[in-house]
Amino acid sequence: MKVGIIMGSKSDWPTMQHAAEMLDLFGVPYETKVVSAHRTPHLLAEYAESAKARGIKVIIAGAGGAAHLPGMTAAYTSLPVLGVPVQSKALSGQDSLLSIVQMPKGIAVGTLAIGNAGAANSGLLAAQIIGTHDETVMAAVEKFRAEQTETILSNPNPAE
Ligand code: RP5
Repeated sequence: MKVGIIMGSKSDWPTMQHAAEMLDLFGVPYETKVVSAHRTPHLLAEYAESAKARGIKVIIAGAGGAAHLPGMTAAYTSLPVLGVPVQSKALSGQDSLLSIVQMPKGIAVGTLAIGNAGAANSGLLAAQIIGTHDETVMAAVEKFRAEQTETILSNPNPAE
């Protein structure tokens, strides 16, 4: 497995599955697991501390509300951690975003957009990171982007 996709709750899966779908598109192997900063703190430490030795290169961590999972994961590993703010019901994910993005200097989390777009882009960004050392993955990312561009250029009329 090259990428670890973790999330605070099973209820995050409808969002986080977009990260998995993106990695599927680029042929990047990944694992998925529910790991909660608050409900399973010891599992979080164990997961993050063992990830590098298990061959994981990037961790994607999605959480909603008081979303401490990405920051605490980053505290336990030197691997790059991408944080996805899951869209909460109470505050539409602004709570999740602010919990994830405002990391104190010295421990980094790369924060994506709230919700499905952020989850999909976390998979895309993870693939680009893996792609710096894997030409096949980078070629798949470049093909995806070229096709995306061509789709727009070949049908620019918004009314059609
Ligand atoms: C967070 O609390 C999870 O990441 C989830 O987004 C949120 C709500 O969790 P559930 O109450 O649905 O399990 O830890």
